[in-house]
Amino acid sequence: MKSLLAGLGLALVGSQLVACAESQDAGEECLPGDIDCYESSGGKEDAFGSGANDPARMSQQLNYRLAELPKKGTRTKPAWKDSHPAAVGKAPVAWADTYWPTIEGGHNTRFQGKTEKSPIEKYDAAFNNAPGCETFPSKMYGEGAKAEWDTYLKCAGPATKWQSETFQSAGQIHDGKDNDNDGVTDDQGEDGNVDGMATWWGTCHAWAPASLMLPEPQKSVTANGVTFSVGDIKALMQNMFDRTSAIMLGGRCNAKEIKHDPTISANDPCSDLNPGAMHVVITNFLGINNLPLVEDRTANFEVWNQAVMGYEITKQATISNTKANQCVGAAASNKWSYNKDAKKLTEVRMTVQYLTESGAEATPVGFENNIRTDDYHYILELNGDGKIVGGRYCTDSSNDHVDFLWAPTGTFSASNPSVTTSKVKELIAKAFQADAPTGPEKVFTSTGTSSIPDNIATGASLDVAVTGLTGKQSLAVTVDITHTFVGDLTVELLRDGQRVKVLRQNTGGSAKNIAETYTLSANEVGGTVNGTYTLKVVDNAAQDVGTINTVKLAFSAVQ
Ligand SMILES: [Ca+2]
Ligand SMILES: [Ca+2]
Ligand SMILES: [Ca+2]
Ligand SMILES: [Ca+2]
Repeated sequence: MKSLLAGLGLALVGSQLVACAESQDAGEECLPGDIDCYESSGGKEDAFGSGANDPARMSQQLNYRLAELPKKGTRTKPAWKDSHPAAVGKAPVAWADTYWPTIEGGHNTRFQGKTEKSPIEKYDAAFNNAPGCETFPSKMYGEGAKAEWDTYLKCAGPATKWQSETFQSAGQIHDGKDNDNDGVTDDQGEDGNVDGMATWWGTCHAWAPASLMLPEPQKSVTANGVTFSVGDIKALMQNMFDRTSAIMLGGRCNAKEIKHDPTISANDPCSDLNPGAMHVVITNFLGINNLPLVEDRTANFEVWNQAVMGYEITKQATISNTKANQCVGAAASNKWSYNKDAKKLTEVRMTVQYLTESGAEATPVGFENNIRTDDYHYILELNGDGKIVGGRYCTDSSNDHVDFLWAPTGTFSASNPSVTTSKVKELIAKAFQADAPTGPEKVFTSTGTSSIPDNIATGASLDVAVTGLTGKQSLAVTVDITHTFVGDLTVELLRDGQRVKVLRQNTGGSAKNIAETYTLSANEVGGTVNGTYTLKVVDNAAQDVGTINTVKLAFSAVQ
């Protein structure tokens, strides 16, 4: 549904959405989502208006009819399925990662130990012909840091140098100057920042869209003699998403403390995202169209960009004007005085699932263990056609709600002048190439046969002992089964009694016999390769019977 995203309110996210992100530059041009750009309609307006809360900013093909909007939606189809077909079925729909805090080194963090190069150092070594430094400074700031960094920067490659010096002014924490004039040089001041740098600065504004728009690599890859772990590649994926083109909804709140006043507009940057606009966009993007969506989940000045993974509406019921006024904290009245177009009010409770950060990991992380939830409580305003025309948060959500929503359009680039997007894409492509065998196959074959009993869950088994293999192995399983109705059968491969993979599950209908080869990647085979493999065949329906004739296992060592 690419057309849904076309041509609406495009904005560069990188420098605007600072957040576990970037410092805020004064005097930048006015872009959507920026508080300074917001045009208030004044008064107690809570219709969308034509300002920052108009859902049409995100798409002009949205369904606004409440009765037709799904009550539940989950991100199940990867946004990258067409751009990375080789990853479909292998990579998860999104991935958790660290936001690579700049104060700890950002993408130039040796997260796999002091002697293993950082992601950006490896990039320099592989693609900029710059092998870089053997040793890494022992500290980021504080006494002695400047001298160590002066030495380091003489041998560092160009991408590493830029990332350590220029990105978010990272070099200021060890340059020997008191950059924020607070009397403390290259160390923590009273505000907890180091010469202006806060601990929450990093690249979550790049992680959130990258985790939705690109597949998480499932194995390490080698390019030009340099080995990149999964975590290295993910850091570089974030690096190339630093400048992300996006469409945005809602004004950005710059207040440290929100003092909610029910008499002001529900579209004030600290009172929005208008819940009516949120309801329309989340249900359309996740419930109907499976489009990528990112939220700033902190209503106040902090910006925490998180990928939205799903939602569920746990309450949706018509409410009287009197009770609605009570819910939003307005003066007692049986008149709803906020939006003259509202003909009917609905009370809603929505739970939003979002993706939270993980640590830096060399191996795949996925997303299942990093889902968190927020609950929102609000009144929706409906017009005479049952369409959502606005909304207002109830008091339990008025200071704690989504600040703004945005969606990446698919256009992105690295801010680092020595990082080329096509090189990072090469690493991702390599991570999903079929395993390249590095030696001859080692073949193990079954002896004897095993008859498949009719409609009995224990089924038939044929064992193959596998010994003497070392390292990662891909596997081709060739089976020969005689049977008079193969749709009755489930066929799976076990090792030492534990399932490795289901090869076939009641497919094939009335066809006779199975003579097939199934390939398993080294990841599917797993780390423990030796053991007793079992082909288990279960006949799940009455009448037809058969025999397992042979099982052949052909292992190939891979990189
Ligand atoms: Ca400094
Ligand atoms: Ca200072
Ligand atoms: Ca915020
Ligand atoms: Ca806002």
